Amino acid sequence: MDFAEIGRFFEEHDNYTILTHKSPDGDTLGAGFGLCAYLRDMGKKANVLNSDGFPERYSFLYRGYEPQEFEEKCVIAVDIADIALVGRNLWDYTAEGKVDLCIDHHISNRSYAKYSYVDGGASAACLILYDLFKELGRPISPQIALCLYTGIATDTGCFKYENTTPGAHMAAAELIGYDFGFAIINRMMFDIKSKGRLAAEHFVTKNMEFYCNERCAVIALTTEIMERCGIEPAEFEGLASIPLSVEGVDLGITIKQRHENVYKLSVRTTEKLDASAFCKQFGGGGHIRAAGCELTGTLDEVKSKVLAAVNALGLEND
Ligand SMILES: [Mn+2]
Repeated sequence: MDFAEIGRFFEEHDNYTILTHKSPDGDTLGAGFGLCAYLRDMGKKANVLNSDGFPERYSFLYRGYEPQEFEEKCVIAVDIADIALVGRNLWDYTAEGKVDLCIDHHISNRSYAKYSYVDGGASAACLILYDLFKELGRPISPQIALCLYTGIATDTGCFKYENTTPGAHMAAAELIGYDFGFAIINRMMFDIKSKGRLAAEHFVTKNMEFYCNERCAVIALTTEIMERCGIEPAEFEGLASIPLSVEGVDLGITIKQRHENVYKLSVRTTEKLDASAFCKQFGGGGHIRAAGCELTGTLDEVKSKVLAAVNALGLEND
């Protein structure tokens, strides 16, 4: 589908449910609430759903948002590479043919929707929406600009990661003109940490393990530690960048417990390795420098599976 076709799709449908991925981040929620506000501005009915609820950390994205009553007629997924990532509380949406349109920027997208717009070169799902809205020509509100800016800023690590394109900067340049207070957003997203978060960082850095001649760093976070630090899962965003921040490390792995015997792996790499390919062997995927997957077993079992894959890379020899 091209942008003009998506525009017609928006005109022709109504009563939208917008799906965002589990363990939501700034991009999926920015895209979800940005698109929801856009559709509502068109006079359509639309709601945003998330399996894990909407974290307090992102409350500025859904300020003033109230769910609407309607019979769902159309389902759009944003920033969801694999429909299984919609999460267990929205599992009904993983049934064949449930999703009408998917807007995404993951190269690993599994094309589960009837119609898809996937651009693996886009820095964020919110950047695709920005380009889409611009082409469709309808004016956007400051709240929509705020949502889109947040997604682009968070997915590029505040315009720092390799996925930052000229297009991302140009979109941001125009979006900050809407005067929603981008500096406060950046401070909230990148600078401020709760005391619990700092305690968790302290714990994981103290217990960080190194492999392959110190080229690979691994941190692990169990629910027990998270509970001890008293923080909500959304506060862990960015934690995965810690292992790669160590000098000399090319492969950073963060193992985070999701449920009993279920662990989420977040992999970050330098230009020396492909994070998406690494996660693919465990059924996951993502981007070339940042990817993820889920593994089952005890923490020790998960670690040994991961380390076997790490050793197979032969990192220490290159
Ligand atoms: Mn994204």
